[in-house]
Amino acid sequence: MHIKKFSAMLASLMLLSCFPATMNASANDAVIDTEGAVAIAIEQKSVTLEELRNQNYQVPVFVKMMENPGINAMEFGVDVDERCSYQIINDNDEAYELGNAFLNISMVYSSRGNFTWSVWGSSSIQKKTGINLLMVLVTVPETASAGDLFTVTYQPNNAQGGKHIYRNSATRANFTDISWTDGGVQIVDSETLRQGDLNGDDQINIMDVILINKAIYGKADLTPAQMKAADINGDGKPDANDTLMVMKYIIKLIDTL
Ligand SMILES: [Ca+2]
Ligand SMILES: [Ca+2]
Repeated sequence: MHIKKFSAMLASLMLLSCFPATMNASANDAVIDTEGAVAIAIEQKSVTLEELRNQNYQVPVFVKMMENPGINAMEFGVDVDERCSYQIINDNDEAYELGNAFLNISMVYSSRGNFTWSVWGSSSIQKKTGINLLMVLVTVPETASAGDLFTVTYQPNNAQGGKHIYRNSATRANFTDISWTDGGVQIVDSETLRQGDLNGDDQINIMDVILINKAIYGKADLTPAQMKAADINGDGKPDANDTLMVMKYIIKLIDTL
């Protein structure tokens, strides 16, 4: 049997045998609360529309532990914007690729689109800071446009529906001072087109009107940035009203778009 697989199985057995006991602490358990803050950060990625298309609308968002006062077991939840689908990447092999070699085993519980994650780590994870805990591979809808924010947020709940848990399983110390920052995927525009200037030549003239009209009649495939520059009244699509406003601007009936 492959050594890595074997050690993952061993870790699973240890997890199954010891974790429930540590999670359901009774008064007899010598659990002590410990000073020291845990800080979790979920990345916020800015992605241009062009990058988004090139990577099939998939954006990796890492959940990181920024401060670790000595924890090797934890549970918490993460919610992903309901407009997105996602995968959780946290198995050992990929964790290595992610530079996350500290985790021995982890489990993800899925429920109604959200999930709770728990992990058991070896003692080597203790006090490690700035590490990736897991990766949420977010698939953004193809209708995404510049300015959209798809959130990935921390949830202070665990798989049992209770509060998040942070613990050192060896010393049985609980850590109760937890802070976190939410993140997600921010869509930014790679092109900076002025409203009305679809061809980006820094002039607003009949060429731009022609482009808008072509788009209205399905004869031009505009980039999302062009679509936005064409949508003068901001109702989500280029139409005759937008054409009229650009023409009024050209003949100086209005002075801004
Ligand atoms: Ca132009
Ligand atoms: Ca419009």
